[in-house]
Amino acid sequence: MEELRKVSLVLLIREGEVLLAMKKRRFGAGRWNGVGGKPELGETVEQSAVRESEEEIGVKFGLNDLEHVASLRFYFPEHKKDWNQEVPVYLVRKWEGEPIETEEVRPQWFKHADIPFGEMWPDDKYWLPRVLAGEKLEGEFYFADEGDSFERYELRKMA
Ligand code: 6U4
Repeated sequence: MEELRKVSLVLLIREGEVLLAMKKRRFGAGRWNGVGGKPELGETVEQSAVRESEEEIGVKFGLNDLEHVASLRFYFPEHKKDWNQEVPVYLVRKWEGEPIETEEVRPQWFKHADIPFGEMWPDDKYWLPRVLAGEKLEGEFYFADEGDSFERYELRKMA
């Protein structure tokens, strides 16, 4: 299978809650999601997780604070295949600074029972509760269109 570009996804967590951010523009706009994004030239995906978290919500932490809990591969139909990506998901339990709103996102804490799955990527309800419950997962989601639904998915424990 072809190499996919890696794009980081970071979820800050605290007792019984997860920090989601409403994406205000570009890819995924209008959806609640973690923070993160594409590595810049010469950067690892872990470094992108740290940098994007500071740029998007103003919090600082180190590479050692990233807990790799999932590797998800997202595939789109042929005409959107430049959206194909591999997303390593990281939990972060310790950081400096209070999450702030920026031009890109508006962050908000959600209790696990109140996570707004209807306003998130459709794959999230399959893997996010399991990751928050302590599982480590990997899998693939095959989207039917521009990401509003998917045709099939596979999810398994991380090797
Ligand atoms: P920049 O870097 O700002 O130019 P932008 O298009 O804003 O790019 P990008 O691609 O950097 O966004 O980040 C996309 C974010 O969405 C990453 O954190 C990964 C995450 N993501 C992508 N597909 C997802 C999906 N199906 N489910 C999910 N997160 C996804 O929960």
